[in-house]
Amino acid sequence: MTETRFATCNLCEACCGLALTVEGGRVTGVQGDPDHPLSRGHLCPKAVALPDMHEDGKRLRTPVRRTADGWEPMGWDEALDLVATRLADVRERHGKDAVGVYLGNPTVHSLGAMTHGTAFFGMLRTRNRFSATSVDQLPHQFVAQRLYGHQLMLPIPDIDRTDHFLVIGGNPMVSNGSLMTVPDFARRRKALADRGGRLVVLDPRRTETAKTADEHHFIRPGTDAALLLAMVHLILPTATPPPYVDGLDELAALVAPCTPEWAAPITGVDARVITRLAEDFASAKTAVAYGRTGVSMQRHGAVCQWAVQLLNIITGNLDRPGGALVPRPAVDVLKLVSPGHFDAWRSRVRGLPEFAGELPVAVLAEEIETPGEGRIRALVVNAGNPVLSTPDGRRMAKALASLDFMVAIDVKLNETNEHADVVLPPTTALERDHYDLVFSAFAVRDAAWFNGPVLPKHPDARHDWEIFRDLGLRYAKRFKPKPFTTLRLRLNPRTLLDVLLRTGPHRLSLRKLRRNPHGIDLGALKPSFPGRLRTTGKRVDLVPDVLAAGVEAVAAMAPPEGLLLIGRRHLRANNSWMNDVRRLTKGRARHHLLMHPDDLARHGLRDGDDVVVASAVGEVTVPVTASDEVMAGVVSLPHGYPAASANDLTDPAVVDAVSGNAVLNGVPVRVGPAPRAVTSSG
Ligand SMILES: Nc1nc2c(c(=O)[nH]1)N[C@H]1C(S)=C(S)[C@@H](COP(=O)(O)OP(=O)(O)OC[C@H]3O[C@@H](n4cnc5c(=O)[nH]c(N)nc54)[C@H](O)[C@@H]3O)O[C@H]1N2
Ligand SMILES: Nc1nc2c(c(=O)[nH]1)N[C@H]1C(S)=C(S)[C@@H](COP(=O)(O)OP(=O)(O)OC[C@H]3O[C@@H](n4cnc5c(=O)[nH]c(N)nc54)[C@H](O)[C@@H]3O)O[C@H]1N2
Ligand code: SF4
Ligand SMILES: [Mo]
Repeated sequence: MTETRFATCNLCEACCGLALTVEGGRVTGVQGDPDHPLSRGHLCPKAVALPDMHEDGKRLRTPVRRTADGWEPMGWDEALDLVATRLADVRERHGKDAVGVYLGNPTVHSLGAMTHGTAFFGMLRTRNRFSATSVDQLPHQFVAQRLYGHQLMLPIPDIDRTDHFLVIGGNPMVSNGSLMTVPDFARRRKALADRGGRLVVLDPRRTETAKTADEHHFIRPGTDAALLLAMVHLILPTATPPPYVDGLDELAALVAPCTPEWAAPITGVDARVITRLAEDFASAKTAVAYGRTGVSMQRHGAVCQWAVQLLNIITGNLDRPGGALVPRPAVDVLKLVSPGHFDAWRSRVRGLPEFAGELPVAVLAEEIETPGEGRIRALVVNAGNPVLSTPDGRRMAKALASLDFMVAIDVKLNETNEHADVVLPPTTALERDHYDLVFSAFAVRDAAWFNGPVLPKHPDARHDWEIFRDLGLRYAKRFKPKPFTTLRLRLNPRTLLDVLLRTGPHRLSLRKLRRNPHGIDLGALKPSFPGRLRTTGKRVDLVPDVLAAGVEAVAAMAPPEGLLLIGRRHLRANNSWMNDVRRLTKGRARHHLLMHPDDLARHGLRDGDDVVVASAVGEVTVPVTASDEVMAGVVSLPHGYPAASANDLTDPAVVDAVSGNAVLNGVPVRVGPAPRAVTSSG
């Protein structure tokens, strides 16, 4: 029997609606759902690989334990008992901070991890919490908390109505958007052109997005803060901010020295170009500035994200159609998540401040390595691969190997969890309920979608929420949790979701969503400020102290010298974990260094050579490709490839001084010829 089942792709933030053909218990066809309110039929090649991952022979089907002779399968009860006992033992002996937690990116893409993972991890009461946030979007959350009073109050570009879209350090043609759930960016980009709008891109690489832009300018990695502050400086005299903002004069004084003539030699962007960028942005009927990972994972990430907000605010584009607006999803996730706090405690070794209960992952390795009270001796990793995704991965691997105990919850073994003592495998996306608690709060339209499982789970498999429930209930016998925690653990995520939907701003219910398997459109984004601001007096202070201090560091910036490394994403790859899916990796290898032809010549290298890329912390060997897509002085290497991991080059000692986010772009490197391989036989 052939059936069509509707699902949501959970691989990236675009949340595409899928129509899956199911035959004899297998998914035999993957298509975009034309009736999905956001994706309208769009899908990318990665979705076609979802069933491959489901059927992947390397997928773990039972818990496994590492032994001297390799991995050994275990029963669930035995594995869960062992993990709960070991974690409780470490806490008993060394204190609660001795157990660390790292949450990887797919955590947020799983309903069960969001409802039950948060409950379980809360029970550990550790201050050593880490996640992919601090190798990604921490500056966005930091700035949102400072300006709008909540870490998730993120104004989202109203791409479907804007007249002018300024993209700085994002490549939505490939990434399909981030902190902007925007499936089918290409079609929306075309609609922008059709209504006479403009797309302007600032990026050290002429990216797939830049190639479709009306205007692209190369900018030296890590220097965007200078350009953005110069734009703020230029626009301020004619600013038209909303009435609920304070601090315009203070801001004007702060950015007075940030002239385009000052920014030009630092950024490599001509002063006249900067001036025109500002004029065009300010004079557009509506406009929206958007900065993504290129301007978050860098030295001045928080100042960049702040300046992006400032541009929208002072041109009157915050909270208005065609500008940037805060979505109103069916579940008000802002009510579920703490507004966030800053510097309530600091990391033990380096003294970096926490944000919203998390420490920057750049300190994780040193917190494991450095002896003394509060040292991390056990680690729980959910859906993550910090060995490939966080700075100085080699050092991270060594640190993990030295732990007393490590458990990973993951569908497969990876470069990180190969150091675990136990790996607990959850079901995959196709076997479980799906609701995007978080990404529906970042979408370019308000909408709600829910899907039940497409395939039945194996009787012996566990959903991640069941794993967290069973770990939590065991752990509760040793350490009494806060009231209601065990009750929460016992609830099915569906029950919880239903309550949240019913009490949410659109008064939906699970039943209603189930009756609408394509999802429900809740309309275009709507203005909601100052009413929804979470700040005191519902006012926005334009110049929070910590960011003013960040401007001083930007002011001290000198033009960068030497080669700077940036990353690169590919449509057929997803962070560190889909590089072994055959359907996606066929064809020419894409893991190579891009280098400008002039730089190649200057280094006496040729296209196709193997080169050694070296940084302050390590080196990798990769083939180099000549490309004038990257600006001179910049080299680009994608992350997530174990053979030559970009994060063997990134340096945990260097973080965004304001937010603590890792600096993964603009890393100083040297490039030279690789020693010729010695061949053993002719
Ligand atoms: N140099 C450099 N480094 C970067 C970046 C960069 O651009 N450049 N990007 C950064 C960014 S934006 C991010 S988000 C991070 C990502 O970094 P991480 O979150 O640390 O790692 P991922 O590569 O996403 O690995 C995800 C893991 O989750 C597993 N997994 C998949 N689905 C599930 C599931 O349903 N449940 C469970 N339990 N596990 C699952 C996969 O098998 C895989 O092992 O990397 C960051 N690192
Ligand atoms: N196909 C695919 N899609 C993905 C992912 C994936 O791995 N593959 N990962 C998902 C995840 S976890 C995330 S967070 C998002 C990320 O979404 P995006 O941020 O849109 O993704 P990137 O392609 O990394 O875009 C970053 C851009 O910044 C540029 N850049 C680097 N350094 C600088 C700089 O200093 N200044 C400026 N102005 N630009 C700079 C890079 O050249 C690159 O074009 O993508 C998501 N979608
Ligand atoms: S863009 Fe691709 S990977 Fe992202 S949700 Fe859509 S189909 Fe999945
Ligand atoms: Mo990310």
